[in-house]
Amino acid sequence: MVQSTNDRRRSGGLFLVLALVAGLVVPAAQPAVAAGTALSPARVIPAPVSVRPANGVTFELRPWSVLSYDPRLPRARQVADDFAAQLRPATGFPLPVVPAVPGLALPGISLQLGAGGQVGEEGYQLDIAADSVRIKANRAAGLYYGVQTVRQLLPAKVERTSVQPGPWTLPGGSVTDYPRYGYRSAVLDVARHFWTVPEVKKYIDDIARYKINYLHLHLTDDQGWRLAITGWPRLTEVGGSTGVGGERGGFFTQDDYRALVEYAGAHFMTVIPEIEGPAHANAARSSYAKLNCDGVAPPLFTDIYGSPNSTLCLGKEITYEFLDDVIRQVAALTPGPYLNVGGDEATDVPKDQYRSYLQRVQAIVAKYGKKLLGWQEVAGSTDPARTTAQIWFPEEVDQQAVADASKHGAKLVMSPVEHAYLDMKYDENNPAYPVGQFWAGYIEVRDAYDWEPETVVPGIDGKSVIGVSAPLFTELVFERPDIDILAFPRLPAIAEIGWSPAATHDWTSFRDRLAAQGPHWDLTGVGYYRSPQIAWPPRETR
Ligand code: IFG
Repeated sequence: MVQSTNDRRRSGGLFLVLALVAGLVVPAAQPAVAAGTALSPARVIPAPVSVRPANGVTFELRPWSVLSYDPRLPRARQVADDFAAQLRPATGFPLPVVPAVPGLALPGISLQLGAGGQVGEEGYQLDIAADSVRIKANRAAGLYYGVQTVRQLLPAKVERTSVQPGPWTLPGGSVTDYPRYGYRSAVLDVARHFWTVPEVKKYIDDIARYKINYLHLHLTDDQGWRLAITGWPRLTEVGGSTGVGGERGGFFTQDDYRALVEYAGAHFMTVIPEIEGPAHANAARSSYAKLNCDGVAPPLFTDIYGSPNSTLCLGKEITYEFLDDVIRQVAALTPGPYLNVGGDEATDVPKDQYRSYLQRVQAIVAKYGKKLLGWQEVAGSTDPARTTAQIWFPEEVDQQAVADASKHGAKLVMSPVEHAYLDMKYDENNPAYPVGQFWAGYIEVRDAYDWEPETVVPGIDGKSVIGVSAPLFTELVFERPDIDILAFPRLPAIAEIGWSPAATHDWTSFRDRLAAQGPHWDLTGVGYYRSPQIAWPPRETR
């Protein structure tokens, strides 16, 4: 039975009174706990900026605990409501959510406004004392990220959906934390194989725990067009009807896309749509004969690589009318600042034609109020100050173009294929297992962890790097469990590169912290790969 808002407020008020009474009678002293549970970064990914354990101090969540929030902070209540909803099933505690009352210390967890300039808009200050847990932030995003840290410090059984015995303890101490980079993205390719709204939402749930703040949806490619565009129905009727191997066709209606944007937003994640061009456009060309130079629609492409009909007809005006219609609608559906135009692997387009294509597309993107994001090939754009290039293949990058662009204001996102491409197999031991590629080599967990964004491309201005990304292309990803095998545990490695200070980078620490994530994944249905590089604790069964 779901409580109505008024019921919840009434019960919240009642529990507030009970909590106050109980708070007065509960012995202040806490039972001594083993020092092993002292607050340490040994359980948190991404590694926080600084952790100061208070040995011997332990907070315990109790039946009378309350979640309070500062009503002056927009969305603070949403963060508190979501956190309480996550804690109630396993603890069995009511955990009412109430607005903070100035000067009144409530027993439990409080989400507060004001953490000082150092932590910025996404950071937080976490203080765990014997009688209270305080998360302070300047924006709700910081509260949300502080909550993700607290979730990892709680016993993994907190993920269970039935009431478990306590105690629900948190190790005492304080954490000051904020991101190294403001751009921390996961790319999900829904074009090669289509993933439904619920399947994408589960990925959002799982990656949000690691403070990923951008979800880059690879919506179109040779094998599939996955977003309905008004006025161009065949893009999805035809272009969305199949996928690699002729399987998993499908597409998002514009309402589906809005639902994903909203769901990502509730996890403080901004969606970045990618509309690929000038290459990787076979699905669009198969959908409309008029988009082809010869006026003939080629067959749909269901193989993995090498479509002979991949590139748009750059010499026809209708191509740009098409792109204008598409980008206008996608921009209107996307609250975030970026629109990704792809730009990669246009190997059969002469340089001068590529530049003029990019110039026209960038003008369209700007017209609809978005900043252009594209793969590394867009670094040669004519408007570097409004260009963000995602470096994906350092061995083939035009270093001069990237260096020049970054000196003229272009921003760079790093996702080097040899470290960050989650579609690569972990190792050569299971080439027979069909999931995953190995054209760029093999990426075990340590390979995903041991790299530094500012040295991926020699000669660039490190200050032009705004963040990192973990791409998951899905030519060889067939069923939803395959996404988890490839993304976990390597995505948390990329997430740490994007969030944590370079000074905290330490494989032995990361390896141990990663092991502590295993039980949380067991209990939340994340089918991760138990890499032999990690000393995983015994599996938990749901
Ligand atoms: N490169 C292609 C992707 C995908 C990938 C598979 C980029 C920017 C190989 N382009 O990565 O579309 O096919 O590993």
